[in-house]
Amino acid sequence: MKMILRWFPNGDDSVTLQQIKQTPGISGVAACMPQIPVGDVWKLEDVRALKDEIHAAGLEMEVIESVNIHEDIKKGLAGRDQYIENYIKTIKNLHKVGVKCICYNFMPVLDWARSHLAYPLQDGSTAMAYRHDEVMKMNPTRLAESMVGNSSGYSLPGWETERLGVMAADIEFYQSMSEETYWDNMKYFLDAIMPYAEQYNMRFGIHPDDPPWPIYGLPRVITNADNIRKFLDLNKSKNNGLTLCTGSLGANLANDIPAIVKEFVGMGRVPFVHLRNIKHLNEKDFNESAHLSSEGDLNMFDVVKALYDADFDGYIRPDHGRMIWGEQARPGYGLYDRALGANYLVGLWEAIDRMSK
Ligand code: DNO
Repeated sequence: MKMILRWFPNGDDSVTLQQIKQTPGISGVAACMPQIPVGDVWKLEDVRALKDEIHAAGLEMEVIESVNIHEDIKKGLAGRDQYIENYIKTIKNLHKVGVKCICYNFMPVLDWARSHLAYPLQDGSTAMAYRHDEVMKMNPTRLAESMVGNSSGYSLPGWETERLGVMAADIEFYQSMSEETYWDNMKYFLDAIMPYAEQYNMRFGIHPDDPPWPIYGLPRVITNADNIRKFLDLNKSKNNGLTLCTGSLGANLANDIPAIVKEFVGMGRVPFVHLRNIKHLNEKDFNESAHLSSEGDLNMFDVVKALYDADFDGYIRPDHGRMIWGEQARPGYGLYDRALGANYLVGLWEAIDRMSK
């Protein structure tokens, strides 16, 4: 198991590589290049420069989150073959600089969605929050404007500004697409990419839909164990895997996270895990909470124990944290609460490891 932290380059992060390096237990970062338009090739010189910067700080760059998928691929349009070709060139370049794992998502139009990016909690901290009725009352463009407008000037992962203009038309397109067609488009992508993932020894982990239920009538597919099974069966390559995000899947109270860990890590199909906790107010409303079991609805000990017992050998990152101690940072991605989370999780792992011997 390797513990890493997400980091955004080019001055688009309040957290520095040195601060990450100084956090005990962290071996590297999940890096990204959000300035490259979705669908373009990530050039070798650019990914090499990124790797050099990260290595110079004494950290590894074995994980990229995200190499986003062009909407033409998700829609199954004629342009998809060109974008798939570009994607293959990108993964080849990433392989050349030592990347071993790619996290991506196949959510139509919207990536993760929250009604609040800085919901005030009683102790004076803020957290990201989801209120289903409030999200559904907004139209998608307003939701996007509210998310991007409240992101304290930082880019929001998955909410590239160039996509916002075409959002309404995209949503209409998907609303008339059947879920089966959506699965077919996913399979087309996987079948084209997996031979290269195998050749370059690169493990792919799809991120679950967040939240894991339909919003605005868009297909949401990576939502529960049945659908994850169906996804992994679309292409049976070992390199076709899941980014097991406990906060996304755990938003649906019917999802048994330790059981999901046991099944899919046990199959060797989970290269990357996002660990975070959430506190439900009711079925479809929740606040993101500190990582500790006692702060949320997920029992982190059970989750980490299930990972350990299934011989998890991939990467873990503490996912979104709250904003505490007056920190100003990208929503969900401040240093303090994620560093606390990382050390709690590393501590759980150490304790479980010691007691298992
Ligand atoms: C949110 C993240 C997601 C995730 C992408 C992967 O903060 O968990 O944006 O990185 O869905 O493509």
